[in-house]
Amino acid sequence: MSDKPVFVTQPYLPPLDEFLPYLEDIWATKVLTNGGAMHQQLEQALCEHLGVEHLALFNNGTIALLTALQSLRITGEVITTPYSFVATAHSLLWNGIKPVFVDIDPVTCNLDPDKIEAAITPQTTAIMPVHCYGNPCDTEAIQKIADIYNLKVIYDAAHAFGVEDGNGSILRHGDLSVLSFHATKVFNTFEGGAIVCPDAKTKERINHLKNFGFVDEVTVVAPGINGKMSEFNAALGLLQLKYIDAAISRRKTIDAMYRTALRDIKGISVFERPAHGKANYAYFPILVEPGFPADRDSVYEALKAQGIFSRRYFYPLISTFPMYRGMHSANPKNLPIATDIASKILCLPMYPALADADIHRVVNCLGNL
Ligand code: T4K
Repeated sequence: MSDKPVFVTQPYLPPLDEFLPYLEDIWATKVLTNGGAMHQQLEQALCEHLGVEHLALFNNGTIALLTALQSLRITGEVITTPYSFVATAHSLLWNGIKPVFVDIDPVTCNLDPDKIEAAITPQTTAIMPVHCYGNPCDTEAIQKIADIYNLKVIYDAAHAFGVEDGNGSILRHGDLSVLSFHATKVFNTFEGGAIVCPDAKTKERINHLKNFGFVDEVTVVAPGINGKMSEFNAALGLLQLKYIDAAISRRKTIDAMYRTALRDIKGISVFERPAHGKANYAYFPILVEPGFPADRDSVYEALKAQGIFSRRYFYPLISTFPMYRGMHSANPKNLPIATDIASKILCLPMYPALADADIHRVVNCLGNL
């Protein structure tokens, strides 16, 4: 009999009975959305947990990205990475902004700061890097370039919940950072997201933008959108927050187990974690190198045949999709590192409920190919 399937990720869900009191509160007040009590509480609780000053909740990370760009009035061209989930570049196109793809660093899989300057033109207004897999970008080098060329920096921090560098939250860098609380993320509210911003004035503008541009009943100051998080999702967030440390701790154990077990498999390489700061162990990416007996896609299929549903995050590169591939910066010759990594990458199952036996199963399957 085959083992039960395991997926690349599975949402962490707190005990159901603990959610009922939150629902009773919502039922009693009949406030379901539009900045209710749970929404306010979650914003406060997340600021404290993440060590940031201002945070605006959203109904998902993509709408948060769109709104972040609107709030800074970004136009023209924005330098970004091809090695991410499509939402990163889509948020630019939806705002009528041209993404300009720049290659990544092979160690972090993040935008390579050394290649940014060559892509800057008079139309460039911002840089949108991604803390890929929760690995911190080289924020110092990126900020230096942004300061010289007077560019905004909007971090797509969808993977970076709770990540810290040597000096505190990774979310304090740049002009804005955008989180995703999607079901597949380290911290989830089923669907959800947030913008982390440095000051109250910016948060006020973001709050207007996520509520159609309303300032009061009769005043609309911007062509806003509906980006509000509902009370149901906010309640889930409040409950999840009680379990987040335990969930990340289990991820850390799984990460260590994989590293030990994969050490002796020739042709499989893993990414080193930064020496300082705090990781969230959001993903467990490996590279299937040419020295391995099978190529990446064969490994993916072999695992699938055993009920192990790994994922090729991030293959294909965003720059290869039809709406991007005609762009000059999308030429694979411009993106050799991203193209190479995308051909070798595989994300193994990683989530708190993954059993030790499942980890052994994944590793044994790789070891027997
Ligand atoms: N920027 C970056 C860098 C991102 O990675 C993302 C999202 C965004 C922006 C946009 O944020 P949001 O607007 O989504 O808040 C998933 C997620 O849908 C997506 O949120 C995420 N990145 C991306 C990396 O992964 P898919 O298409 O791979 O998801 P799916 O449905 O195939 O799920 C993967 C596995 O997770 C499934 O095989 C089983 C498991 N799963 C999934 C869901 C949805 C569950 O067990 N339960 C579930 O409810 O995109």
